[in-house]
Amino acid sequence: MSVEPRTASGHSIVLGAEVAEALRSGRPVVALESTILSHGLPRPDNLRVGREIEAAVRAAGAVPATIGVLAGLVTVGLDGAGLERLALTDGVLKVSVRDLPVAAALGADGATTVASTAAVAARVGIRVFATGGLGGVHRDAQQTYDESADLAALARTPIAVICAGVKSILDVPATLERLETLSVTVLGYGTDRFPGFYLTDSGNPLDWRVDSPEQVAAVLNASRHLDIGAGAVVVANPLPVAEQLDPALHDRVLAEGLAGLERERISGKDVTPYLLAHFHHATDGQSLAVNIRIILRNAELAGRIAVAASAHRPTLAV
Ligand code: PSU
Ligand code: MN
Repeated sequence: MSVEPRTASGHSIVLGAEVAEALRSGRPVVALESTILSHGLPRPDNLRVGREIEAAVRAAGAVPATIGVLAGLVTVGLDGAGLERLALTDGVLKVSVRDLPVAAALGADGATTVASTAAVAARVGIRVFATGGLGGVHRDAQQTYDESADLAALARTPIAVICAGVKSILDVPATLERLETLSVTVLGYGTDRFPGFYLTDSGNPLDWRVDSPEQVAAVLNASRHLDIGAGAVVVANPLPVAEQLDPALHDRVLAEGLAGLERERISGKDVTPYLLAHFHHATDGQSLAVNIRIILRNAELAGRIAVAASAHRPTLAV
């Protein structure tokens, strides 16, 4: 691994001081994405939540590494000013893997998606990543081919991604089929049902269930030692039923949002931010509160998994 500060002639990944030290000494580190902050949550809650996510990782005993692009510098471990800039400034780009070289070359500010955050994190040796929900196959994908780059990125990136499944705005069964095709490992955390982001259960079964951070760490270590080019390990962590969004409200608001997409001719990378914002408005902030709970729970679990992974447990007893 060679990750140096950017020189006049080249572009490299920049590590924050605390993250650099943690990686050098083998301390647990959890990567965090910034698109959630810039494009997924409304201001000014987004900045407060960004700080709370980092605090949740720390409370579990790991070092948070929020990833983003500042004036073209791909940065792992944003400091307070960097976090604030991506959360509160207008014009921050939504940067997936294919956009990273452009943002870097042009010196732009960018927020990284699940795909680009995972890619950058794995590149610098981080093995655990927390987010809210993955991107996936959109409901009209048969016509539009709209499938998030998150899936293809996870297929080739060896990292654990702790999430509450994929956003319920997507075609969940189709996304699960694609994850199978792409050989992405999917584990239910304390469940054998795939979570539905705002909802505890998406209605889809899973093949594998784990019940502790040590079991997840054992899968990660096996994946690494087998060295068969496996991709990501998705750890699907459902909300408790008592904390989910009311399913009837969810279904009504989703139907309205999907109709709005068509009416306002929203497409491409604007689809996900549009639907998330619609949920936040149409549920009077209820979906926002649920979304924040999801992320904080995932950050905390990711911290515990990173701690377990840094302790090396060789076998999985399921
Ligand atoms: N999940 C959320 N909020 C978000 C996203 C996911 O709860 O804002 C973001 C993630 O960064 C994810 C991206 O990678 O949406 C997927 O966008 P698209 O469907 O355009 O690939
Ligand atoms: Mn898309």
